[in-house]
Order: sequence, then C-alpha cells, then structure tokens
Amino acid sequence: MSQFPEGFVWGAATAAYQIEGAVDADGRGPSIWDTFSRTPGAVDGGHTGDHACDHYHRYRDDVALMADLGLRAYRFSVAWPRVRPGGVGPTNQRGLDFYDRLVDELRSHGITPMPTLYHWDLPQALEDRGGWTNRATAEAFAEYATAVHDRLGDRVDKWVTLNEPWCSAYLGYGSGIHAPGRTDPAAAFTAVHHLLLAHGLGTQALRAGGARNVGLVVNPVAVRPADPDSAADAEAVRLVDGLHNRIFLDPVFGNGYPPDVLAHLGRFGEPTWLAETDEKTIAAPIDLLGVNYYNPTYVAARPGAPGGGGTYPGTEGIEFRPAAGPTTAMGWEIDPTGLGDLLRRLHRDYPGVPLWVTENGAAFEDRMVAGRIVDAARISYLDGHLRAVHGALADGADVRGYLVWSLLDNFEWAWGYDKRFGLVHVDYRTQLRTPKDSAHWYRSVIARNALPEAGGGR
Ligand code: IFM
Repeated sequence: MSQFPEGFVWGAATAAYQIEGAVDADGRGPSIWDTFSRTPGAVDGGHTGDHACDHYHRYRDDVALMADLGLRAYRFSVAWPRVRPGGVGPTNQRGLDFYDRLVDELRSHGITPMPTLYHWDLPQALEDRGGWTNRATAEAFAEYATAVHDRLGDRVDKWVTLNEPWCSAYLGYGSGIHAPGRTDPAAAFTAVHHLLLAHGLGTQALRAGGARNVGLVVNPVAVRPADPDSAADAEAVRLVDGLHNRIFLDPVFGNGYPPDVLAHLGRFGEPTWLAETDEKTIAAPIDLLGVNYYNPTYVAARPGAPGGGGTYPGTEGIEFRPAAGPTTAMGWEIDPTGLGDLLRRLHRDYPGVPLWVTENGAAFEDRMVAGRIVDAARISYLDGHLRAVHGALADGADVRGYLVWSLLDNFEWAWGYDKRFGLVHVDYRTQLRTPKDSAHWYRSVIARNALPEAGGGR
C-alpha cells in the first residue's frame, strides 16, 4: 500500500469562468473570456461560459458533493470582474458576497478554501487599456487582491495569486488561442513580466493585509530531448525550458530573469518593461508553489522545423514531437514520470518552498452505463500520477497536497464543453451531477490516505 504522509491534503480544483455561469448576476462586469467566447470561431462549438455548471447558484450542492468525497481542500478562483467590474474602481460587494457564502459553506464542512485570485478572466475594461501589456494592470491586480483579502481574510488562510501565467501570456498574447486572442510575441513577453509583477505586488498586498500563506501556481513542463544523446536536442530543451519554466521560476525564487532567456526575448524588442526594482518585487517570498501537471513535452532540433509559433516565440528549428504513447481526449501524452521528475527538479533547483500539486487530471470520453459513469481510464491516470507523487515524496520532495483537476466537468476554454475533466459528470441540459467511478475511487484513496495495492481498484 502506498501510504501518504499524515496531514497530506487531498482536494480538487475549479476556476470561476469554467463553472460559475451567471455572467450577468449581481453586478459582474464582462471579462476577456466573455468577449473571446463570443468571437466566431474562437471556441469549439461556439460554447461560452454563460451558464457553465451554474455553480454560482448551486454551490451549496457542490460543496455537499465535495464533503461526500471527503475533500479536505478546495481550490477555486475568484472572478476579478465580479469584484471590480471595471477592473479598477469601486468594489462590488454583491460579487464578493458569493465568495463569502462559498467560503462559509466550505468551512462548515471542514474543507479548506484555497482561492486563486486570477484564473484568466481579466476584466474587459483592463484589456481595453492594453491588458497584461500594460503595467497598470499589475497595480490594479494588487488593489483587487486587497479588496478580496479585506472581505475573506478572516476565514481564508491559503492564497494563490495567479494560475498558470504561462497560459495567460503565451496563449493569450502569443498564439491567440486563448483570450484576448492576440498574436504578438513581444506582447507575450511583456505580459509575462506584468503577470509576474502582479504576482509580486499581489503577494505584498496580501501580506500587508495579514495573509500568512501566499503562493503562485505554475504549469511547469518536463521538457525532454527526443534523442537523449544529441547535443542539439539538449540545446532545444534548454531554450524551451527557459521560455516555459525558468522565465517564471527564476525571478520568483529571487534569481532574476535567466540571462539566456533575456537574450532570447531581446530578439523581439528591448525589454523596456523591466524597471529597476521589479525583480525584487517579483521575488516577494512565497509559502507554497503550486504545480499543475498534465503531460511532458519532447523536443528535437530540426533545421527547417516551424517551432512552437506564438506559444514559444523564436523556437524555429525546433520540432515539438507529437505524443508517442497513449493520450487523453486532449491528445496529451499520458506519462506520470513527468510529474515525478518535475517535483524532484523543483525541490532540487528551487528549494525551501513547499510544493502542492494544484492540478492534475484528464479528459476522457466517459461512458454512461445504466446511469453509472464508467471512467476506468481516469482512475488509471490518477492512480499512476499519485504513484509518481508518492515516489517524489519518498525521494525527499516536500509535497503537501494533491488537488484533482477537476471537481466537475466544465468549460474547457477554447475546447468548450466536450472535453470532460471532472470527477463528477455534469449534464449541461439539466445540471444533474453524477459522481463518476473515479470520484468513488478518489473517496476511498482519501479515506485510506493511501493508494490501493494493485492500483486502479475501487
Ligand atoms: O482547464 C484547465 C485549467 O483551467 C488550467 N489548467 C489546465 C486545465 C486543463 O486544460
């Protein structure tokens, strides 16, 4: 039996725009995802988050589901456009009322609330002024963080500033497959910096309000060479690792931007956005680092290869290898060793800060059999990745908790509703929730604080 340490925290995660719906309720303002999802061709099936899982109105039932699973922590995100409909300016207390009620409901069931302040739903009013390419957005974020902390800080102990700034910057401003849909590499790098600055300023603001546990959630990738013996492939790994991992982690951990990465992004224009004290601000001490992991990335040096486009600006000559082994419904390769390697690497290269797996999970084409959702593939995915976490713990990585992505099937951004990551199936027509086999499996893992002997069993 793979026993987890006493006090290991089991939970699940969601994000506001993916589950809440109620986009016009109680004074919420529009976000970049409202705009983007209404742009023809931007989201599969023309889906939007307008109704999603209607969690805004059904949160009590959803918290009861969490309690039934035995979750000890729930990571959700606060929608900035509910709290500050215009991005800056007066706080909309009616928007905060919702999170107030949610936090109370969670606590009354013994579930630790773990809010993330930014999970991609930037107020449209801020995007209209340049969004993350505008330094003022980072300052506005710190003010918004203070407003949320003022209201919830007496009951919330663990805070996350941003979720996956890599996605916000590169997918939002580089490749344009996420909101706001811009395709400008220089803008992507500027966005990286202002997101990091927002994290630093937000961390300072939360601490000034008395917050004790503040962290950042990243989606580091295990970058691997197609040919482990090739020096050229090793160079490709270094560049992609720099653009994906080190560009965020080095400054957050007080090492400043890596010189090779700064030199690379200098090809897209002088980093005029880097003011003298910014790196100090970004390095505001954190108490936890959240790791979202789904799959590894394999790269090879191949003259003439197109590279990663706006997702990895300036990587022409690098081939991003398609998945070689089994994949999830997203086409993402299933390889738990990537998670174990990452946790060990983070523990080694960025020591001293507890790690949390703040997202891990998979979309599959679940089958409904006589009212039961049979999702053996998800159980096997979770089981394999938890074994990888267990292995990393045994090797000394300081991992404190594991949160499944996701509690509910939900709006999977540019892929709409057809990709289902939930432990709980959602019928979007009726809003009926049905815990999948994986939910029952997860309940028993939590109850035993251990994985079953053979793996995959219920
Ligand atoms: O659904 C997303 C989530 O919002 C952020 N991390 C990855 C998940 C799956 O794509």
